[in-house]
Amino acid sequence: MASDPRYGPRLQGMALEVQADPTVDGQALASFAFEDAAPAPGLKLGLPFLGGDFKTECWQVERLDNEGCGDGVSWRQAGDLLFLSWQARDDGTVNPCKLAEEGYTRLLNLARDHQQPCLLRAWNFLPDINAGEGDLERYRQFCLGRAMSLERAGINLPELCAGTAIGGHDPAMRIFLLTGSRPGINIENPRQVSAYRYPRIYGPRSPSFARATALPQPDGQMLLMISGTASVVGHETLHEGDLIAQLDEIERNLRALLGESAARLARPGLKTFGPDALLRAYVRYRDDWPAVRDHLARAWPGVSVVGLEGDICRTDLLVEIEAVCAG
Ligand code: 3EB
Repeated sequence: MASDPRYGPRLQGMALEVQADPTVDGQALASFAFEDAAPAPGLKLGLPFLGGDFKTECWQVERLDNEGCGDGVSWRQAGDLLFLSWQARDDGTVNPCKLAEEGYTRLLNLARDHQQPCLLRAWNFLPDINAGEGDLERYRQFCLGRAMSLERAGINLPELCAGTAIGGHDPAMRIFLLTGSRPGINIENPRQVSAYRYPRIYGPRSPSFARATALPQPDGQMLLMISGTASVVGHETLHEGDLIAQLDEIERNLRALLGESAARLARPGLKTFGPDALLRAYVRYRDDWPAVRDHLARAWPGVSVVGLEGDICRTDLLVEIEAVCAG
């Protein structure tokens, strides 16, 4: 009986595989549908689709155990993993500090109630991210509310996870969160100051994310979830207004992070993106997408990329790349 998976311990590690446009079996812990017009079921980011190699990104598990919704949060649970999504109307006039605090508090409460409080990956989307001056910029206010909620939940800086925060024009704030019963392994980028240690000049509270989070898989592999990565070195933006130079810098940042991950996790396979890696490019100006796509195709031939139109959280950044890969 012990070998029958139905009677196995519920908290045994659950394999998580991220696939583009899946054709094989498996159940979706989360499925992101990028193409706005398509009636495909799945999570919408509220960002215009620019093109690329896939239209849905499916975070697959062998079996789902449970799902539900309530209090503005929808969730799915599989073994020791929990995926949660929250959204609220935000027409750009709502205070993003209050809204982020409310959203994160609901998500973190639910994760704690499910005994899966460890943060593994977060995505944040909100309209007009760069509107507002100085500390009142909507992104900075979002960071403030997020940080306050995380702090109140007792989450310490080393327990933050990989993240993405992007602006759009759809009138909703959306937060997606992957959590688990056991912590992931966070990796910082040797070329960059940890975002949670950015100096005060970038806002009242630093952005709450790790550069990457690795999740050990039951088969011994590592799933590596890489945060939105931009042309930031140290804590400063480099190459303002120069798309190609920003892409070169992002490529260096990603290579450094992959190298660091491979070394820290003793997984040489993580040194570069393999054929199964999935990249998302968030591009501020849609006309820049072909150049972004071509740059990534040269840097990592054969790797799948999807392009989305979105505003990066610093006004001087033109593009940001996130990734998920295994090794
Ligand atoms: C940067 O390196 C770029 O606030 O959650 C990237 C990923 C960025 C996540 C976030 C912000 C966030 O600072 C911005």
